[in-house]
Amino acid sequence: MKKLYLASKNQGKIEEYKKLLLDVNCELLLQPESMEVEENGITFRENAIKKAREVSKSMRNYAIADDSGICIDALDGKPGIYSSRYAENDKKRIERVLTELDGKENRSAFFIANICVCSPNGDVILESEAKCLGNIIFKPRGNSGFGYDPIFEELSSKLTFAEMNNDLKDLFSHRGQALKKIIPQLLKIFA
Ligand code: ITT
Repeated sequence: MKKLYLASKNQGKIEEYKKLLLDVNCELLLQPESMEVEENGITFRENAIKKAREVSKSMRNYAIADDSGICIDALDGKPGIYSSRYAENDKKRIERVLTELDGKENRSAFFIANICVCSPNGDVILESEAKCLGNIIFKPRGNSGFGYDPIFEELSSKLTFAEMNNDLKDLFSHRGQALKKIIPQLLKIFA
């Protein structure tokens, strides 16, 4: 069975990928805890490529990474690529966003995920991007998920990601949708 390294240290993402990749016939492994990839790109795409490339080259195996984040219209797209660095933990990141949106009527936002898969020699072999539209609510709702999930209300269901079960989040989410687009190719590579 071919190995696929998940180039991520985010436990929330890791749990989602374990489920999303269940049908792919690979041995899913995590990047070594000691390995740091500097996210100094200026786009989600650049950072996704960098993470997948560095891990694939160093592990000499296939690697998958995503760079993702939440972009809020009233904050000119922030936190965007800085979503994970917006404050020191999830609670403080949520507090910062809610404070910055205080008094603003426009609460529209989207989550975006850029996925990249690299071959064992570091070549980009698959890329995918998807967005999920919604609004930032005034107070967190729900207990599932991670990151900004409790304050992001998905547009059509009116549920926050933190109120959705795993299957529902995968159906609507930026990550679930971006991965779905490349599942046929992944099934072939790892047949
Ligand atoms: P890795 O780079 O190790 O994968 P990271 O957390 O640094 O972990 P990113 O640079 O891609 O990953 O930052 C993504 C941030 O965007 C993440 O830390 C969350 O704050 C937020 N985020 C992305 N997807 C999310 C989701 O599905 N639900 C909630 N927040 C999400």
